[in-house]
Amino acid sequence: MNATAAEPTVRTVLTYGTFDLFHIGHLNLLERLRGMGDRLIVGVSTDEFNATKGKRTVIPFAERSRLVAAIKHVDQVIPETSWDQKRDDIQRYGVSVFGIGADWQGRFDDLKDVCEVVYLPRTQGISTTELKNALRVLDQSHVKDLKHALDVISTIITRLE
Ligand code: C2G
Repeated sequence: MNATAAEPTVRTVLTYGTFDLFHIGHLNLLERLRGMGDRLIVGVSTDEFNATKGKRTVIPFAERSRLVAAIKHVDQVIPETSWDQKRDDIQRYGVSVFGIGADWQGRFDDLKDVCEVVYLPRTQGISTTELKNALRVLDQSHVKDLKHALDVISTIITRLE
């Protein structure tokens, strides 16, 4: 009987994240992780799980998941519902590499007994928080507050002259 040719091992990469207001930092990370294997699985944090992270997202889970799934570097999206699912996911999907941004440096080293663990440098100058702040400045009501504050300051300056 011919021995079946050994299946070439598919090298699966896994990561997790919120991916709110999807931006170039997210894309850079997913692109680089995909380059480390043959397929990339992304766990997108649910809104409920984000609440446990103390994160309130602008974009709801269903839309964040669809956006991530539409990225050509992403082969599969799964929900991230808890901190503790990583080990099970690694076993279930035959993951070779767990990767995440360096803001998590060392945080998932406990997974090194079941797969490689890599931490990639973050993209500088971009973050969901910075995007939210930029959007807030553009918010008209915020502009009104700024104008009022400027009026108060100019009144004070006038009085001091
Ligand atoms: N990231 C990056 N560069 C940025 C911003 C984010 O490389 N400028 C990376 C983060 O390091 C992370 C991924 O993009 O690996 C997603 O970032 P977030 O959506 O902020 O995800 P986070 O809240 O860190 O969730 O269990 C792990 C957590 O779910 C990770």
